[in-house]
Amino acid sequence: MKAVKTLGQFIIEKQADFPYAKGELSRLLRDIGIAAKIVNREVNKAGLADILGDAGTMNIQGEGQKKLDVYANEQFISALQCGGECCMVASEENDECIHIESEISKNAKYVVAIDPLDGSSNIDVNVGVGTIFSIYRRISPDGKAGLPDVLQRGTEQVAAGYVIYGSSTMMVYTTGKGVNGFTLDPSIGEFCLSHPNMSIPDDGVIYSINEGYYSHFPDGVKKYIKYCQVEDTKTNRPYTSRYIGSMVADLHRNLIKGGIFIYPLTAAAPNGKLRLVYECNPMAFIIEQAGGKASNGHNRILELDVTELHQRSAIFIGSKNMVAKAEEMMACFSPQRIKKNFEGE
Ligand code: P6P
Repeated sequence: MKAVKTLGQFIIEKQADFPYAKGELSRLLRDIGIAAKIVNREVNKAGLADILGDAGTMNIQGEGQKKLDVYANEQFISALQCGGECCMVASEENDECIHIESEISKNAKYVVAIDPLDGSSNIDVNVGVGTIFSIYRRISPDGKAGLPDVLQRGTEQVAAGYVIYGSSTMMVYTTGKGVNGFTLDPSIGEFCLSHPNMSIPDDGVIYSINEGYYSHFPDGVKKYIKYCQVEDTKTNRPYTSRYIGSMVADLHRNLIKGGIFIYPLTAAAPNGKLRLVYECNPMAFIIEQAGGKASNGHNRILELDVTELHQRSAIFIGSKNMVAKAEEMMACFSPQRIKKNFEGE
């Protein structure tokens, strides 16, 4: 009988990775795990409770909020407020950062950025959705947490993870020492280690992009899509197109099987659609820790300057050789290359 290791046991065991830590990060990850279990309970019965459909409100992105978006947001914020290890939360669902003023939290060491329910437009059609979280050490003085604490570069993340509410519910996270996946066992209400030391293959045969926007894609993206579709047995092409429309679900599949996910600049999203702080940076940290690569087509995601809370970015993320090939094609059409060609170099 294989021994079961719960998320809590694993976190305590890995505590030793942080010799100077006094357990705050461990407790923070535990708090997130608790909220994930509560959200999972509602997501799994969304069709039964009066929790499907629209909340009738809009978020700062101008996107209609689903009842489950609002519910998930409330649960994660509440868990973080009660846990005492986080002094401020930045959420996709809130225009401004939420300061946690309680005595036990206001000087806490960590801030958390979160997309409480990513892909929520898929809920009503029973397609996988997810939570994405990113954890930074507070850099401002005690009691003065503010935007600078959450506008840090992705390289400064202390931890990042996601929860995928799919055919099973999993929590996948990194603290900078590899990536581990835990599957929720509903019979005991615990996340159990099911995918130790996750690693994304260097190559894959899956490309994930919304080809409906093809006519609006940059030329380098069009060139890469055609590259994926051309027959070449030596490089296992044509690749397979797989696009769920839920970033967490698409990236989780590609993390396990290998592949590339691209959300480039488009006419409808001239700065990209996905948010840097609570979608691109945490997923980039995880994928890099699993041996993959993440860029905006030209520059490493984790090194991008972060200037606004809801800032958007293009993202090319997944198997490192696939991302490198896509970047190579983007470079053929970079403004600098076009200028050189134009000037006849
Ligand atoms: P599109 C979901 O709304 C989301 O933020 C990501 O989870 C997903 O990858 C993307 O947007 C899908 O966007 O424009 O292809 O529907």
